[in-house]
Amino acid sequence: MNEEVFQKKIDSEQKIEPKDWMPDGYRKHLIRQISQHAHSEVIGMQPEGKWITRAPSLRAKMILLAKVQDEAGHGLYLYSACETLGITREELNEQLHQGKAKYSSIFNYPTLTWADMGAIGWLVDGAAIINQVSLQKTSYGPYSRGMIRICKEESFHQRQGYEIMTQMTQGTAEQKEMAQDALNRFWWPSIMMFGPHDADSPRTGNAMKWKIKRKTNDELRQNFIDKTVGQADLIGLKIPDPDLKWNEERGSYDFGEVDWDEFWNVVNGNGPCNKQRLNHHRKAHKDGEWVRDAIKAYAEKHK
Ligand code: BYC
Repeated sequence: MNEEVFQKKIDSEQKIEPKDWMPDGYRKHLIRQISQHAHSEVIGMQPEGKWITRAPSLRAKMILLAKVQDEAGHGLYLYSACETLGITREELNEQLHQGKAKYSSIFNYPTLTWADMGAIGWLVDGAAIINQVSLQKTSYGPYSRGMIRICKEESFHQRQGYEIMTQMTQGTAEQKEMAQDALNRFWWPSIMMFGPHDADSPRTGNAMKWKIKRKTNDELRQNFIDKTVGQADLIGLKIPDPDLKWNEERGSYDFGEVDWDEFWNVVNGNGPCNKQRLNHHRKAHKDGEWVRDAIKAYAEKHK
């Protein structure tokens, strides 16, 4: 009976709030997705963080610093939303450190040049926005409200990345080459961010029924490609996909097949930087232990 009432609420677009009754499967599904989303924001600071000290101007450094700081904030909104489902931050971190919780595959690729800061903002944040705009309408209230705040900042991130790419394509031949090389390396991993094809996505069925996801992996991927191709054309960059072609009938681009072996390899912990990213997070967490202890002791003393 409870389940029927719950589904009716979902079907009539009412939000589910922390104290409302919800099926155990819905709660678990959300904890998994929101925590993975939070971990992605936090681990996602690493590939860009390394370039803060090497930014080519004070302006570029200030912008990158602000962006990376925003990602930490996004992680915090999302951990808070996740905690409303009855799990603690400590448990979530433990799941990450034990390799039980995933984070986005995209952050397991190295950032080799300054142009990669452009490619990440333009493509990775661009892909993230497409996904997150649809998640603004997700059925769980705290997740939905978190997404609304995050999307406002994410659109600035996408623009700063596109600005870097634009500047580099208008620079020297070497700079233009760096921009094209960054696009070549980040294009396919960005397409993979949307996850497996719908037919191979075990989570999509429940996620759509419960309106946790509002669009499927393939719908979002197509949307991203359709938006991004024109942006590449405008700044004279070539998308590294020989099968990319406008399909008049569908009103969308056809595109080549993702290397799914590469995708699963990265998701399963064997990408170029998986070990480095997790070890860095474990170390930072350990180094911060004294701060957490001090906060706990202070709170205890002033109870
Ligand atoms: N990477 O059934 P599926 C950012 C896993 S960060 C790793 O389709 P689902 C930013 C999936 O978890 C924004 N794993 O699952 C930060 C599942 O495994 P489990 C990140 C992936 O959940 C810093 C299995 O594959 N955004 O913006 O329906 C700097 C089967 O997949 C991936 C989010 O996290 C992947 N790419 O759909 C710059 C958005 N894809 O959990 C930028 C929120 C799939 O069963 N998350 N898997 O063991 C989602 O929308 C969905 O969880 C996904 C996957 C679309 C990612």
